[in-house]
Amino acid sequence: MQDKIISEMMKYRNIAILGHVKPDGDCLSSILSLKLALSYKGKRVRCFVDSKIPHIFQAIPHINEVEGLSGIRTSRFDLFIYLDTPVRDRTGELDKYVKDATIINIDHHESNTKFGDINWVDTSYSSVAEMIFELVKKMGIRINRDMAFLIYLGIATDTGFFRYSNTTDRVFEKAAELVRYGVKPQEVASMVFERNTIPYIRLLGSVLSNAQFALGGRIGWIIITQEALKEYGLEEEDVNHMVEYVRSVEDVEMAISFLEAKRNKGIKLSIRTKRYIDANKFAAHFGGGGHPRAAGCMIQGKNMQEVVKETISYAKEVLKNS
Ligand SMILES: [Mn+2]
Repeated sequence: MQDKIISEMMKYRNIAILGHVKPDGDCLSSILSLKLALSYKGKRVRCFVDSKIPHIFQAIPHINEVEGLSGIRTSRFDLFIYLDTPVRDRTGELDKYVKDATIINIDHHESNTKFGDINWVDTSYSSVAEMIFELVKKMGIRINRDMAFLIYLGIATDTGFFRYSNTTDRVFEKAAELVRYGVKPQEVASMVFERNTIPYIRLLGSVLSNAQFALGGRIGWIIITQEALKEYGLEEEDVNHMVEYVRSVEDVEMAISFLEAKRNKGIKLSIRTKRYIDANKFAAHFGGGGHPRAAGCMIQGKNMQEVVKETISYAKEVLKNS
């Protein structure tokens, strides 16, 4: 599969790489490291994300090369590569400008719909960054320090810094290899965990102090409204990880955050589970998807109160039956 993808990529000159809305470390890391690799091969390659770049990632190498919606509107490409994107419209509005071109789809999400002309979808990978690492090495590219930093960042963030169930021996082997290329793990960790803004931790305090729990604490949830974001001067993109704190509570099996999203006027659910509930399946019930321990979905046409009531009662049912 990797050879097929490489030979396909080599056929075209103008290449666009697309990531998903609300980009995480894996998304940004994969699009930028693949962009670097293809440009070393002489390709004209640009990368796009239809979202603001979260504050914590604004210091990563080459981040200013990520373009928004305006760049894709006026350009022509012969090849589009979707990364870390289970369904086409997870790229937001970008998808509307993808036409008359070949599509390569590289992803590790269980819920991927294999929408590409070529699909490399493999859920055994911790991250797309890990897949890109293999690809780039097969392309015969010398891994420089920036590229190693980016790939390490993607692997680290998608494995919760080597804590989640997708942390395999293969992940540690790749991480060790990247450290040999010059990555300093402390630097990457510091960038992710020690760049919070004061408004962020204040909002976090307020959101967590209002967290709710049910079923003897097996389920916990938090609510983030546009009003609260406005009060603290934050954007949706800045509040990615709050749900992790809810999962950190001892008896919690399932943690959900409900974010009032501007996009499509919906409520965005982030679902995290600990041991036995399949978050991907749970999200699929509401039209979303993801991974067994981390997934998400968007519910439209209902207000926050209705969405919370409906999903929590479904969550209780799922938990009671397992
Ligand atoms: Mn990923």
